Amino acid sequence: MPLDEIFISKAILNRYFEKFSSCMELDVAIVGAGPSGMLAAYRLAKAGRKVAIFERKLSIGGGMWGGGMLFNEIVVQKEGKRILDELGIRTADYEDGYYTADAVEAVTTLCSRACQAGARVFNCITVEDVMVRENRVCGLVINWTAVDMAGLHVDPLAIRAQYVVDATGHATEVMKVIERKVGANLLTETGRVIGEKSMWAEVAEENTLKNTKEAFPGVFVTGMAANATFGSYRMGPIFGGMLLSGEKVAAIINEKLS
Ligand code: 48H
Repeated sequence: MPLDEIFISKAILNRYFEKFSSCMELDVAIVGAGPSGMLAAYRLAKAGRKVAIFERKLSIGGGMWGGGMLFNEIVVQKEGKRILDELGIRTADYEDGYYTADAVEAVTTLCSRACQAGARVFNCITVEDVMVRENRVCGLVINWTAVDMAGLHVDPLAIRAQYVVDATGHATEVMKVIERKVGANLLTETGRVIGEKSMWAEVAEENTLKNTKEAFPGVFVTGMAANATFGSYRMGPIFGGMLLSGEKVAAIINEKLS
């Protein structure tokens, strides 16, 4: 059969809409395809949960591609290496319990594993709002990033989810929208997004795990968003805490869904 441009176009449209409409009701909706969000998606999909990630950018990977200051290597500790080993991401032993990995290999493999486990990734979609019923978040409000960038007045669509994960990194966008629009207290000491502190890797890595928890009924925070929400330090380009946080949030939500 000769190649037919319209046939190709219809194949894309039909397959995309099949995929998209199958994700209108999810067990878990994850906002942000950085390392913590992708690891959470991988674990939840492996556990058989219906999970999708909504990512604002065309590319997945968040802050992991760039390693530190664009030097595209990442550093993990022993616990982080366990996860990279499980995913098949090669690491090199540096010194004193530090390991390095190629940032591009890490991002691409992590995303590939998540997709192959059954997670859906929707790129170029920005989460601009949430749906709340009886003081609990029950879904996301989404729009094309291009609409947002162009400042067009186009109404969004909505996704229902049993749980939402804010994996938006430093920006903490889901929590900030809840703070701004819902008018209810968050589950933080101040009832607000406390905000990120400056760099202290050792404390930050530990706190990332402690802060990986529910921050508003129905919404969990992971990765840098966990530290920004609950007011802890940043850690610079060490990525073990991000992966462990994704692992923890997936385990908590999986347990709740059981
Ligand atoms: C859709 C959105 C929205 C939105 C943002 O920043 P990330 O890589 O997130 P983490 O927490 O998994 O990893 C953090 C890490 O990369 C990092 O920055 C570290 C360790 N910093 C330490 C330091 O000291 O600086 O990814 C978040 C993703 C990005 O891809 C955004 O585009 C996306 O979320 N995103 N997607 N709707 N409203 N907001």
